[in-house]
Amino acid sequence: MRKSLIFRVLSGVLFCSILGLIGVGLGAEAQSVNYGLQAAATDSAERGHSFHDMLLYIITGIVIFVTVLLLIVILRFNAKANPVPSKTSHNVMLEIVWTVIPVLILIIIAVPSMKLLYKNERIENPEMTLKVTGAQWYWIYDYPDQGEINFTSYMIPVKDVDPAKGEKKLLSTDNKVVLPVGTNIQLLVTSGPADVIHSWAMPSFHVKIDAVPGRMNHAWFRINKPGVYFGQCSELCGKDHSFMPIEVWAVEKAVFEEWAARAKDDVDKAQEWIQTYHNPASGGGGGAEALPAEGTSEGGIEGNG
Ligand SMILES: [Cu+2]
Repeated sequence: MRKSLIFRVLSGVLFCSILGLIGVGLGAEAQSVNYGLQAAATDSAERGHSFHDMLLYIITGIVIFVTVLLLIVILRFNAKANPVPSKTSHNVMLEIVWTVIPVLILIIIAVPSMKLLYKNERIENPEMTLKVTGAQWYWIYDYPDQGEINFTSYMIPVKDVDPAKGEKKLLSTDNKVVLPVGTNIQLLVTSGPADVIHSWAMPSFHVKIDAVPGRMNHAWFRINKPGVYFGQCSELCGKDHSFMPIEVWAVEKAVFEEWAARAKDDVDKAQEWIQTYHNPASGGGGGAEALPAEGTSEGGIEGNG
């Protein structure tokens, strides 16, 4: 009876490990394997990453501690090794310890967590606004401070993707969201009045915010270095949910201003201009080092889709 249970548990573990290895193998074949989160492009992403790392240390410690306790129970207190079990039912000291220590751990987690939430929530002196509207299945962008610039952004169909231009399958969009680096950008996010809920998610900015019809959500970020950054809609929104990616081009302020001046007159021509002369993916715009491996790592993308 017990043997068959142990056998079942062990074979379950083995089966899961094999599945995991196959998964990693398939992933490695498709792309180089990436670990961890996408490289941080904003201070808030850096703060989020260090919080994530801290949590990882804490949960690893807890998992190891609980596993050791379980092993002790299994080996030392089974019916064979311990035929006459103790009748002890209370131990005041032990009960205080196992209440106080978890409370302390929760406080250690709560303090930086609240700090992080506060810093993400509070928009410090916004220097410009980007309004994002989710639609089935594309994004609409407005730049109210730059003179009513407005455009839509659709995924480039897979057959038209041109890797020579730094375009990526299922991630690149026709119109890029051009933004300046070193600027506090206020993000207003909503969805069309007759549309559904979407979510504007940019892992390297540490931003993931729902686009809800009839409601204006806000967030902010400040991009530290020029580059191309990708994100995806992260709220199931219908059949083409996987095909409404986000592509942000972060460029130097002067380049952004020139683009904005052009976009005010003609968005299509401005997009053509920036994609020809200031493509950060091809070394233009001064963002070569951010690309293509770091800021655009596909490692974390499956999780959003
Ligand atoms: Cu969506």
